Amino acid sequence: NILVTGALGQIGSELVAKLRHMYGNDQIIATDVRNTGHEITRSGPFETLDVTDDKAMFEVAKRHRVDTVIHLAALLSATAEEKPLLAWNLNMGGLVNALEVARELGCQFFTPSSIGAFGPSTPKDHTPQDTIQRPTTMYGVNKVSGELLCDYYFHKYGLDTRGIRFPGLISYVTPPGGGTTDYAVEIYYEAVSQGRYVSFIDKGTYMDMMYMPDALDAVVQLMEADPAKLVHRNAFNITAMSVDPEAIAASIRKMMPSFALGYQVDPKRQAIAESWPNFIDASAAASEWGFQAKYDLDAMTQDMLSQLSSKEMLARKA
Ligand code: VAH
Repeated sequence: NILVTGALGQIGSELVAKLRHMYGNDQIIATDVRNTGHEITRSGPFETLDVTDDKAMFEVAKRHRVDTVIHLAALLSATAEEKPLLAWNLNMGGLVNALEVARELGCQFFTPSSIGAFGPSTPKDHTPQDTIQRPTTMYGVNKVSGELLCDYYFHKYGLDTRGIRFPGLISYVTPPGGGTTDYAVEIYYEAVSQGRYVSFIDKGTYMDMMYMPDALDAVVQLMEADPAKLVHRNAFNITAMSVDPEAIAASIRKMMPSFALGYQVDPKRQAIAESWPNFIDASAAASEWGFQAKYDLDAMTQDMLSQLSSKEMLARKA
């Protein structure tokens, strides 16, 4: 059975739905720190779990005969920068607990890293799989530490740990919370509800992005990959596109010609964004486990706008 922490979050809520569809509802144990009533808490086993409680996590994993741990519970970059010590305790305390549970029960293990694991001294264009990682955010420190810790558990205990450095993820099911790339999600929601958006990230600020369906496929593909072919483990660069707010707005205007984009730059999140790469090199993921994104910017825009429009209509009818 598969244990997912942070199952009600932006990635978790869609990954649990996908895994339940693939492997069966009862095989996926969704957990999160509180039950928000999300559909995921009703479509299969759900447990409230604070990942900083190591005994509780072990008990849930043992009782549900877990053989795979997908650890997603974490604070994202902007929140982590506001509450750095909380971020350290939750992001690192939760991770080490999840790794220990996986080690004791002999589970396969996945946890995300991020383009946030790179810093200002990292090459910003074609950022290599193996390069300098001196992030200047608490989130980045957590992600680099997490990558090293997961590799440690692989080399020291033989634990089958695998990870992906996610770009900004764009989705319409569950909004992200507290990220720097959240502007790229909000722009679509507000295009549909207001016909305009005021971006907190400045024009010309390029970051890697990906549509959620590609991110979910990547997790499954990596976890099912032949371990003998993995040269790297924690964590793989992947990306689908590099965009700035203007590029997203231009793509939206192909569907909504009157869409208007304005700027009210948030210096804190702008500083985080500027410390990250412009676009990263995903060739290791392509060669070691066949990674290939399917959605480009326009395909993502079309799907986001049509999905959010029907969500909007349903909400109006409700
Ligand atoms: C964040 N969405 O903004 C996350 C992600 C690459 C960005 O790590 O913090």
